[in-house]
Amino acid sequence: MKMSFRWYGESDPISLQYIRQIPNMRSVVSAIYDVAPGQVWPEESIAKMKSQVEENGMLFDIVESIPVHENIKLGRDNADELIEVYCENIRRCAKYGIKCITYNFMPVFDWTRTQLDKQAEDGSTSLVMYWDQMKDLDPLKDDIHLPGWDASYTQDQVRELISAYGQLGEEGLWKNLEKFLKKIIPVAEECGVKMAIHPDDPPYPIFGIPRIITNEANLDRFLKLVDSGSNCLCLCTGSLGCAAFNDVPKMVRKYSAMGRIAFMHIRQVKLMEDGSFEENGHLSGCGNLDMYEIVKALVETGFDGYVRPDHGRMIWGETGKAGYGLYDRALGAAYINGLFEACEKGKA
Ligand code: DNO
Repeated sequence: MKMSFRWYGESDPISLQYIRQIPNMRSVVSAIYDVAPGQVWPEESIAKMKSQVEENGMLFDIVESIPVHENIKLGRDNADELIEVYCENIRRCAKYGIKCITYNFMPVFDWTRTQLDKQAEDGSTSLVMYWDQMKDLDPLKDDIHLPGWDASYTQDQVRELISAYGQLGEEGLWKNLEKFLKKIIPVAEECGVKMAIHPDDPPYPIFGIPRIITNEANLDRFLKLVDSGSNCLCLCTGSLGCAAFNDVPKMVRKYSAMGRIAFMHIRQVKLMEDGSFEENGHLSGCGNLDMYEIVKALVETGFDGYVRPDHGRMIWGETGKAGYGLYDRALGAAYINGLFEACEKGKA
């Protein structure tokens, strides 16, 4: 496996000098953040990111994310043009050594949480989603600003998008995803890049917006849309694992054996009876996911893709981007390294 760490570029309070000190840190996962979805990434920016990372003894060979413009997901008039731009971005990344590109096909919003700094008994804070904080919200009527949501939309734009997705429905979204994949995967194949789709987080509809990258049947359907080694998953244990219907170790074993996991996001979640969930430290003992079984499945199926510790808690007084502090993610990386070493030695 290739250990990696997400870095938000020069505005990230965590320095590359610190990231490189985490044992076994190989790759920095990043993106060009000052370019809007639907625009091409300037080559100078990609080249600069690459040299900054390399000057710090690591590789820039994985991108998270190239965002997919809403008009592609909605299949609107300029979707073809926007897909062309997307293909150009794949080519540009490949030119600078990128081997894996993460993206998602979630309508309007990426992940959804109700609070980003829920304090646990030990004083650490983490991201949570509590249904009692969600249930009375109606995005078509209320002004909703959930933490982490794209603040560049006005409330009217959000309402318009939500109703457009409501009309599109799941099958419409599948159709637009298929069209997108049929254009981008041949380009990725040509460039030697694996495209890794991130599951919907959480993996069920919210506010009536369709969500399709959610469960085993849908992941099977996704992989068959274009049956190519470049059409892969970013298997996020926390996103799939916050629904009790997903057996995450089983899914990891199955898709890794098929060679269709390009990237693993490893994160813990603690499920509550009403479907609410809390993020927590990475260890198996901290939540519902058995990390030993997950790593064992990867090792036994010969996984050689990228891994990163996903969201950590804020601990030791650290402040910064929720979920993306240094300390708890570094603890997560150390723990994941340990699980891999134990499983690899146990296998021999
Ligand atoms: C959350 C992340 C996601 C992920 C995108 C991929 O912290 O895992 O935001 O980067 O969904 O496009």
